[in-house]
Amino acid sequence: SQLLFFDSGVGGLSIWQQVHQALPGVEAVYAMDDAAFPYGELSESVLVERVLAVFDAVTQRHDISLAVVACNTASTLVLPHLRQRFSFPVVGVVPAIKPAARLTRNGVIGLLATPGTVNRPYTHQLEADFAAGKQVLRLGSSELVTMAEAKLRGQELDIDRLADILAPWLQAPKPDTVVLGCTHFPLVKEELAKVLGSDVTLVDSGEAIARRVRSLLPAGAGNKKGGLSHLYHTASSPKGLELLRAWLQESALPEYLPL
Ligand code: DGN
Repeated sequence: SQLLFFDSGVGGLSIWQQVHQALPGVEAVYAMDDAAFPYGELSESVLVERVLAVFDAVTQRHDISLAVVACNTASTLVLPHLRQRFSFPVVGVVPAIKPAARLTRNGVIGLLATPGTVNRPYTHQLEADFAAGKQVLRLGSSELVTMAEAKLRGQELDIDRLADILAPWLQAPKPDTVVLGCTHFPLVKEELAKVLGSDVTLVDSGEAIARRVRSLLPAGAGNKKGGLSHLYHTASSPKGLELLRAWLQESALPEYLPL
């Protein structure tokens, strides 16, 4: 049996990396719905349909014992649908509002995510539950997702453009703690720190997910050779696949899922 890691693009690899580091003996497949990328502006019904279709295709090919929806945009919407359809545990990745509320010193938290995630009732409920009394500044950017995606596929990231996107947070009230509420953003953490300043704490969900996966891991699933066996993509000719594989340092087999 294997684990499944899913995202619209390469963002979920930031989560896979943390899980892989914590649990090196886990074997997994990675699936990205890059034909429908970016997810941040898709209608809710289309998004649900796409995720279910990718899960159907992968579970027909692999015996999946646990899945991680390594995408905040999808997790804030599709978890109930997936849990109804599949009997294995499905772990979602959602913005780390709770730890950020503990870490902030000035009471101003920045939520950096996709437009879909920042507008989702699920996210607003997280804020109400865990950050009551704090100020949460929401910034939704699909462009930043595309920039992170391009970086991993071999393109240079434009720091000036990044500063334009983050401009609202470079003036008062400045968040001292920023939630990376999109799995693509840990991939550009250094660049974000450069623009926001080193005094700003960046919080992502990776460690919490690794702990959650460990606690749900089926017996024996952590004692294998470990690594990614397959890299599924839905785009017919994805850019930079070889670079991605080199970056991953895994021999994951690229496979096209025509959906
Ligand atoms: N990586 C996804 C997330 O965590 O929300 C979103 C990427 C996208 O498709 N916009």
